Amino acid sequence: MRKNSRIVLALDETDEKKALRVVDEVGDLVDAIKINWPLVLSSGPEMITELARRSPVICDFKVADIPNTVRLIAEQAFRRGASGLIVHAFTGSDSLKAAVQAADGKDIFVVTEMSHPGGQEFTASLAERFAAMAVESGARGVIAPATRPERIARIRQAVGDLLILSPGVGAQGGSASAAIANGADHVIVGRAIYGAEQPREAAESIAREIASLRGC
Ligand code: OMP
Repeated sequence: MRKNSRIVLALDETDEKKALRVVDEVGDLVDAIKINWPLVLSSGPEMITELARRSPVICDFKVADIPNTVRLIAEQAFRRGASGLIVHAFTGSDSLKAAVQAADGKDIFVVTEMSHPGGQEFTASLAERFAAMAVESGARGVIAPATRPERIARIRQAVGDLLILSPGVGAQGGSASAAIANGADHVIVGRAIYGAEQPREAAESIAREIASLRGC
């Protein structure tokens, strides 16, 4: 995936036309587009292929299942044009390895600590272990919370040079520059861009904030 603006657009807009309008507006400003269930369920899985014509696409299906089902889901996501897939780690290392194997060189991202308040109830205490599992399984990267940038720094220690993608910027209260300064490679931004009156201005403003960090 690209590493220019360091922004991944979380395209959770469920109105297909609006979603594509946002992509037309900001597609050149983001390094990848992340598609989650809301848009897949409203527009159909063909949307993955449609978006993949314009940008690298990460399917955020947070896959959590037995290895065989993980493999089947991963194969379908990549067949439709995804270049990355987000999976959970609590299912165990066999499920994680099945995802990496099915990806066949494409990117698997593993959720560590989730960004919402409830993420502290269960995922926080296991985040470093999930991060280590990501490394051991051969994943490309992990997801770590912009809402708790100090946790990104800890997770960075656990994952070495794996990619860290960090959601929680804007609508959830996290800051893009704090996430990047604490070790994230990319921030994942949804509502603060697709829900803005001027999505392009919103994306440009976040990109400027990140670019103003010297040495990152
Ligand atoms: P906004 O809060 O609108 O910026 O959207 C954040 C996006 O990141 C949504 O698509 C979430 O599903 C996703 N996300 C989180 O918010 N927190 C997490 O811990 C993990 C993810 C994710 O895996 O992308």
